[in-house]
Amino acid sequence: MRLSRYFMPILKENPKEAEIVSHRLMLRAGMIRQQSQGIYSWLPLGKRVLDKVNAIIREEQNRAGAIELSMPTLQSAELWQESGRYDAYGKEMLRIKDRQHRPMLYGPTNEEMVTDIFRSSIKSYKDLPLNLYHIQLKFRDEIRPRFGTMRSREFMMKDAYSFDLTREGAEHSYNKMFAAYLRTFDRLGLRAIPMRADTGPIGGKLSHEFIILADTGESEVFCHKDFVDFDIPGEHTDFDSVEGLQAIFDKWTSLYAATSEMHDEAAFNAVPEGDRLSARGIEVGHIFYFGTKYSEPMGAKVQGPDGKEHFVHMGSYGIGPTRLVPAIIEASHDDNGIIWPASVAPFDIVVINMKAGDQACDDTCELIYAALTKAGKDVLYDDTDDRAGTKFATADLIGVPVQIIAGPRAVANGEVEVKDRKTGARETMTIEAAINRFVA
Ligand code: P5A
Repeated sequence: MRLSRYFMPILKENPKEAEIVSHRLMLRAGMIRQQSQGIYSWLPLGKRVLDKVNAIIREEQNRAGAIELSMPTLQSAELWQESGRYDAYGKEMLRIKDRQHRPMLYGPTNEEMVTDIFRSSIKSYKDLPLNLYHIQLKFRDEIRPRFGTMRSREFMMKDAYSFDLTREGAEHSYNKMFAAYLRTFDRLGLRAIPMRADTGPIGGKLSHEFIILADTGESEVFCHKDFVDFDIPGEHTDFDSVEGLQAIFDKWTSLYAATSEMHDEAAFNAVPEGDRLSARGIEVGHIFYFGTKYSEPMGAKVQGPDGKEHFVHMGSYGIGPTRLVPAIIEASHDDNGIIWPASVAPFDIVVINMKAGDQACDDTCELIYAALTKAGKDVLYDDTDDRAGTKFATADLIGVPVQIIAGPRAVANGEVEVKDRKTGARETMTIEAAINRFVA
């Protein structure tokens, strides 16, 4: 992508409305724009990061056996009347009427709709277990939307829903998502700790929130400090192994970890003082097992091996991609801007032409840009006629992991400079060496 033809509206000044660093940097880097309170457009640079986050979420959901579909944002009120949540959900639900005056709503979550899809076609235990997910916009009319897309009214959610014949089966489905979440957050460069959590309007008894420790987090959390170094399940994890997944779950729940709603002071005090971690955190995922809470009132049942009908045991599993992007920034930035983990960086490499219009600089940059693009890299080429200082500041702000800098003096020697955004380390090398480093 040539920066001269891209749309990346960088802000020079710090936006006054931004209270936390991720919100400030997302606005400054031209990633998002507020359209009305708690409702955002994702501009091209932000959209690239969001897409990469979603691709990782999707890969790990698929690996764990979940199947993707797409459900609408607008839902009929009737479904929610069946489950009893239409009245219970309160003011957070945005209610609307269509031209026939039928009550509709902008979905805050999809338990009812997916249960309706399930009951319309699945009749036998032989079709279980089943886990269906989508990545879709949601709307919750939050009292206090804030911190940009960290807590917005319209936001994206990956929501998965599992269906099993028995409680034991449902627990295995829960453990699959538990392990998939550990892998997902790790691949996003984050350390998320599963904590016992309150179930709120979703319901059920078994529930974990996945929390990233951060001073700007909205939740108050308490846990054993050893969680920070626990091993993440590997990519060859066998998601069909009941014992294997139970062992992962048991290990990751063997020490104290709870959000403030579930906090048990006495149990926490039993943890040796030096091992206690009391901190603030960002909730990036939340998983629930709620048994037959929706299947019973909505009549979602299957014939079991005993020939009788059974209400299915369900769970639901949410991740917030539009919250994850600022969470990653909270965890990874410096005074100059964002430092993206390579897995979600909007571009892999930025090529900086320090003197656009200079034939040798132009030729060198074109050569590098073409070679790296051909090799399948996402490359941003800063071919604008801004001053070199402005280009360096922009590259640091948008946090691309590698900068290849071509200035007249180095280029005259057939060389360029390669800078690592995270460490700041710079290396001068030949043009070929710079290309080969990233093509190999
Ligand atoms: C689980 C999937 C649910 O809604 N039903 C379907 C269950 N859970 S949840 O905890 O309420 O939300 C899941 C995740 O969505 C993100 N999230 C938000 N992100 C941005 N702004 C918001 N206002 C917002 N509300 C929820 C969080 O990451 C949460 O863990």
